Formats: sequence, C-alpha cells, structure tokens
Amino acid sequence: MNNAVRPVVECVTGDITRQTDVEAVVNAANAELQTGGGVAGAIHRAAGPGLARECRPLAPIRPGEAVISGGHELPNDWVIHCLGPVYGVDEPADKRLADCYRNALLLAEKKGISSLAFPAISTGAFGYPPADAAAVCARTLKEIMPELSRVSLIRFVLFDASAREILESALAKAGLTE
Ligand code: AR6
Repeated sequence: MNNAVRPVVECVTGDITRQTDVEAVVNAANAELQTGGGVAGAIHRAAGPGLARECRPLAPIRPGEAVISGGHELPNDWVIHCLGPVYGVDEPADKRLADCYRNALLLAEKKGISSLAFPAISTGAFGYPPADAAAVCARTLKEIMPELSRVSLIRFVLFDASAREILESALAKAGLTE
C-alpha cells in the first residue's frame, strides 16, 4: 500500500453537473462520447459544444474504457468519460462495470487529480440493477484504494435518496465509509 491517508468516500444526492468543489466529474458516456440522455446529456449541455468537439477524436470507446477531456463550461477542470456495460448485452457485465471504476480512478491518479465525482454508471438507460451495480462499485473501490496516492476525495452523486441509500449501504458493508 502506498497511500498513507485513505481517500474520503462520500455519497450525496444531487446533480453531477453541480459539483463545484471537485476537479473532475465522471460521465456515464455513450461509445461516441456525444450528448445523449441522463448524465451524458446533462454534462454535454452544461459543458457546451466544445466538449463534444474535443471528444470526437477520442471516440469510439469500448465498455469498461475511460478517457479524459477538459471540463469546458463545467465548474470542473476535467471530465472522465466511461462507457458502462449495457446490462444483459455487454458481458461479463460486472467485469466491465468494475473496469469503468478502476480505469477512471487510475486515470485520475495518473493525471494528479485529487477529487472526483461519479454518477451511478450503467444504472439508467443501460439497465444495470442498482443494488448489483453498487456491490460491484464498492468491491472495485476497495481493491483499487491501495493504488491511489493522489486521489483524496471520491464522491458519488446519486439522483435520488433511494439510489443514495443503496450505494451507501454497499460502501458501508465493504468498510469504506462509517
Ligand atoms: N446527475 C446525477 N445522476 C444522474 C443525472 C445527473 N444529472 N442524470 C441521470 N442520473 P444514465 P447509463 C442518474 O442513463 O445507464 C445516455 O443516454 C440516473 O438516474 O445517465 O450508464 C448516454 O448517452 C441513473 O441512476 O447512464 C448513454 O447512451 C444514473 O445516473 C447511456 O445513457 C446513470 O444513468 C448511458 O447509460
């Protein structure tokens, strides 16, 4: 383990585009890295058209992959775009979802990003059952934590209280929060 101080892990209810105090936000992207519904739509609307322009040469990405761009008009310096698995299609779904969290965190670490906020990747349009996705997220976070020395805040932003409770309980079960 090379991280003397473990990153703070927290869950909040809110909008991923309104996280003014983190350096990076994670996008639940589509393969083309263009606007869409849900998180991707909200991020591209808030970031402005420069985000889609910057992303064009980075696409397409594969399920589990993560790439990074600037934040444009978002209050964040960076956007880390992850393509989650479509549940029941991109198999094994748990591995692909774990890859998203792992690759996003390793990319943040590599870039020296100290704080980032994630949405609940794949649990909207891509249909991943929230409790199963939360278990994968917590397990992956626990595995990757020892490899992080620069990331000091990992926030999860859930759209509603019930989604937040599901993730909070998975993180607590994994011993990652109080
Ligand atoms: N802030 C935080 N969470 C949100 C927000 C927001 N602004 N908007 C939605 N959520 P989704 P996916 C929640 O569908 O399942 C897009 O069309 C939402 O309630 O954004 O990975 C892309 O173009 C859900 O719990 O991501 C892709 O094609 C979670 O965020 C596809 O959807 C993820 O929902 C990606 O699907």
